[in-house]
Amino acid sequence: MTALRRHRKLTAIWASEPGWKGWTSSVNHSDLGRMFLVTAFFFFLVGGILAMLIRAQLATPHSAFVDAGAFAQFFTMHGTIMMFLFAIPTFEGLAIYLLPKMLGTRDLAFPRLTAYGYWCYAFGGSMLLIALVLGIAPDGGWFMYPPLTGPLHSPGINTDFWLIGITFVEISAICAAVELTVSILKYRAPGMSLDKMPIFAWYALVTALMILTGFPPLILGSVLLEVERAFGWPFFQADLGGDSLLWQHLFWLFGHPEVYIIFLPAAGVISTIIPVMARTTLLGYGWIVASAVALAFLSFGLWVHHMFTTGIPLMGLAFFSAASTLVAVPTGVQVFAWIGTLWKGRPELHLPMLHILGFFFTFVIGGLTGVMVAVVPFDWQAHDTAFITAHLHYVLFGGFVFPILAGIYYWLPLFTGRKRFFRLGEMAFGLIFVGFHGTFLAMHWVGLMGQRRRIETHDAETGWGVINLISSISSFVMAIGLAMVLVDVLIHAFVAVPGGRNPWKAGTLEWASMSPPPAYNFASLPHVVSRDPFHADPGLPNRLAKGEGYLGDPKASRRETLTVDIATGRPDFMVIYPGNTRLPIVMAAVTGLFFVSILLKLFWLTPLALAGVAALALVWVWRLGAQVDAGPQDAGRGANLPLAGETTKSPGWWGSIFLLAANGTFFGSLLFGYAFLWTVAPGWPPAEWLTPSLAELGIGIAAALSAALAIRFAIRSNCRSARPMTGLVAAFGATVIAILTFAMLLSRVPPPDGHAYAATLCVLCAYALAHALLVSLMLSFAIARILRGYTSAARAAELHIVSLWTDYLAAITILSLLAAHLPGMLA
Ligand code: HEM
Ligand SMILES: [Cu+2]
Repeated sequence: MTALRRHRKLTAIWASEPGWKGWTSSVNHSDLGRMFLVTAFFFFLVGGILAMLIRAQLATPHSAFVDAGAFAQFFTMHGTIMMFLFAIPTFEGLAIYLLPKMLGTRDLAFPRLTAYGYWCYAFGGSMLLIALVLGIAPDGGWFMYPPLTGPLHSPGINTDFWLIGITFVEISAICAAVELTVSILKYRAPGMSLDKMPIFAWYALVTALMILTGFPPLILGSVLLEVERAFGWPFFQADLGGDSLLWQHLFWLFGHPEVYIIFLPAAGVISTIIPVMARTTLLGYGWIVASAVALAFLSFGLWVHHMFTTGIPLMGLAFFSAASTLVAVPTGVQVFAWIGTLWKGRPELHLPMLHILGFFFTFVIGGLTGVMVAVVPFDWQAHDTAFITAHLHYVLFGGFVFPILAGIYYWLPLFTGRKRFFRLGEMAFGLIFVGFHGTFLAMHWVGLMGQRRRIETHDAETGWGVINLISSISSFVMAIGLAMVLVDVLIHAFVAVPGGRNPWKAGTLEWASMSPPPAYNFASLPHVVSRDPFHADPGLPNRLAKGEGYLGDPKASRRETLTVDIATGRPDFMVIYPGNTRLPIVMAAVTGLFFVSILLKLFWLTPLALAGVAALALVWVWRLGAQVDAGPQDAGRGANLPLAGETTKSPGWWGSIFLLAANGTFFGSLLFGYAFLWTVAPGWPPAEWLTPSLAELGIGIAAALSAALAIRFAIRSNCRSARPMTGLVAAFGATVIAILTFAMLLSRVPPPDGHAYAATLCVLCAYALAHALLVSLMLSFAIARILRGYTSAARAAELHIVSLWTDYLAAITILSLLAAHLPGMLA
């Protein structure tokens, strides 16, 4: 087959539908990555405009530009949009677009999940935009502290938009995180062992894992606060046994790691660009990986430093203060590795490098002020002043926006296949840099002089007037610079002259596909032997186009790729992807209906929407798999690989593992909340405990354990080509008993609107009940699949996935039943 025929054939197999139809039905990672990025930058624009409105209001004393209510909506929405709708989605978009290309494969692990995640983000973000346009946007600050945001002090719908919209958007973050984790671990070019992965993939992996463990506490907090607002269950109300500090813990359990979730991908961009710009290799690859991992671990222990002023015991203060300054160590390791790389190379000052210099300068100052506020007495002074706002922007803008701008200019030639010829980008950089420092240096200064954050006006007598004016004027200079970047990128995308492949002479694989890359990325997949495959073999692109790699011989009209063993990079399975479909957008819309029903208190709609999601999910998974054993497939270069459905640890199994990790963190946070209220909240013990029932405890635990055992038995008989039906039916029966147990328990809990104890207990039981229902659905699915001939001794991947969920159900059943019964027994 000639290269051109191969290209035509692959395009026919992989291309999205043309025009608008393609937008809604594409499951291709390049399309979705671009859609993520464009949407995220649209939100950056909105957030930026809000920032301009804020600075316009603060420019002069006693300004009457906006009133206090509008101002509160502006700063809340600015912070919310920047953190949730701009920064995280930008990372997701960049990673979704780039990773398969860098890793040398054709798509991400779960293409339809990528699309579902995108639409959840788009719909959830739109809910917040609508609120903003209607003037009913959230106004409680981006960290939404109750009791301010509770039903008593924020009765309107504003706060609900935040809680519901953000939870919707977080679903998208969890989807992307599962997707990226499995893709990085399993979907790489053959030969790419873990130590040959491009450094960006390491950062993306650590970030994705942090999202999986960092976002669930916030989702839990949002759910609890929304339930409190909708039904009056008092989780955060002190007079009824709740505690508003619980929100602060849950929020910062998410919020502190969030800073690193934003910073690490940016650091990944920097680590990728610096060696290329310095014409050398990255110094200390292993050290960098280790310090990224260390940062991730450390950051989870640090959330308390956002709560130094809430009356934490002194020992705690000392511990978290010391730990907070410790973070400077792994960050320092990375900064020194970058400087060392520049040192040993011959750096060239292209535009991406300018933004990296902007990053260095800004981020180091942000880090220093960070060490300052980690010192408890200083924090007591600076808390909630403009100093903190300034520090936070040095870290976020310095540590995220500058690196991302560098990344955009670095990868633009790949995205568009064109080359820049204006000097617009350099001018824009100058304006942004000067404007940024003018804005926020001034804010440090007024902050130290005592100006609080989140005030809509100030007096002339304070002497803050001139400084605020400097800050506001500078912020407009920065805005002009950012607008110029936008113009530059648009010119680049539409009218600049075409350029050649790999203008920076980089060594990573994304540059070995065409620019812009075709839907299938690589005509055949490379065998990787070094960390810079393109440098090792400059003829690589041609050889791949000629089909000399793996899968170079597109046979049936199916989208195929392969997966590798996690550590060694040996090819292990062949994967066949689903084609274009509107299922993801429809499912996201129905998911949205569920959220809207809660937002507008249309509770009759809620169960309908849930049933809709479940039905669509069944269609979604039903379409996978085959009814015959296919046996090993020829993957080219002498590799014969089984299909992923004919293995025990399929991609879906790995996906479940990481989804369950997120789910487990959610459950863990719930247990934490239960224990936290029990031990520290005012108004305990409650008047009424749940009456303990040993029978219920025993039956529930026995049922969940039997379900887990029965499915193991089913798998065992399936392996021996015997009928797995008996085991599955037994597992289903046991799960039904678990469902009944939890329903029983829920009916015996004291009224949940009376005391936080009963309220938390109800949530715990509802959580377990929902999982028991889910597992019973999965088991019925498995039974139906067997009846329809979708499983065989070889095609048992689905049984292993269901088994994972059944095990999880057993674990949470035991824990939640014990948690429900213990207090009553001890009392
Ligand atoms: C584009 C340039 C930006 C400007 C001029 C700007 C300006 C401001 C100002 C003046 C405030 C303080 C509002 C007040 O306390 O009254 C603020 C708050 C905030 N900004 Fe920005 N900002 C910018 C970019 C960003 C970015 C890129 C992020 C995050 C990725 C961000 C995140 C936040 C957050 C989280 C808050 C706190 C909101 C709250 O207190 O509820 N900002 N910004
Ligand atoms: Cu922090």
